[in-house]
Amino acid sequence: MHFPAQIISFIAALFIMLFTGTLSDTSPVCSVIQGLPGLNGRDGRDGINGLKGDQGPPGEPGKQGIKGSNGAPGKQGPQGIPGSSGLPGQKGERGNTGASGPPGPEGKNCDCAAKSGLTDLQDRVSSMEDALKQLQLSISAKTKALLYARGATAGEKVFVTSGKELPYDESKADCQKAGGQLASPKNSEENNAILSIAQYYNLSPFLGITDIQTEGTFRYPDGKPITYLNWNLGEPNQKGEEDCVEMKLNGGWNDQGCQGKRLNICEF
Ligand code: MAN
Ligand code: CA
Ligand code: CA
Repeated sequence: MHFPAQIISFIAALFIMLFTGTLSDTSPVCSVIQGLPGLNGRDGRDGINGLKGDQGPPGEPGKQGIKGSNGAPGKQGPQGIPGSSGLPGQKGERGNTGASGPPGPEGKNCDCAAKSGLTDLQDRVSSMEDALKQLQLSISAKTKALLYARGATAGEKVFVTSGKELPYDESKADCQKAGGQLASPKNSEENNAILSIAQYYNLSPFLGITDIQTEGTFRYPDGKPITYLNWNLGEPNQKGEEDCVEMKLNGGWNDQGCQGKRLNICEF
């Protein structure tokens, strides 16, 4: 409990007066006169430390650090699996006849040379059979990939379109650049294979067949006259300048000018 300093001084003065009054019997009883207030007391001592406060909330996350420098290059990867064996090379030309050698030793009873020659031949045939199997697998995979993309096969031929529409000259050059030639059907199976692509794209292609060289004589790209034809009724009608051949979406042919753009279909 705190009392104001004046009150404390007053109580102290009163106490002293009472105390001195008790010690002196001779002093007459007299009226009490209030003295002046004493001086202020000194400041009290500092209180003891308060209890530890609760833990504060977690601070805001710091900013992202700057990017570190690139790491050292990784170790070299393991060696790849060996590729499939290549095709057997072509048969070499027969060598020149050598000069006759010295006479050989006398022959034994058994036909040992013929036997080892046969074994050698069997080994070679067997390794060629293996190579052939490998080749068939590889061709089959590539053909499937072509057909899946935008192609069709007929016999040994594969027809593929680039999906582009080009004038005859550009379409022809495009196929040649790719190692093929413009689709040139030589039978109904090939004609149908080309038609299936045309129908899928809903676009007519130019064939590789033209009468550019001799008006009225339609030829394959190698210059030989055609041996199979599938003209639509009334065609070829040579209307104006019509030296190219387009396949209509019914599979029939029409002689047509070479300048328009048609679906590019090559054969390989
Ligand atoms: C157009 C052209 C000709 C074709 C006739 C058929 O005029 O495509 O090539 O012969 O149509 O009606
Ligand atoms: Ca013509
Ligand atoms: Ca025509």
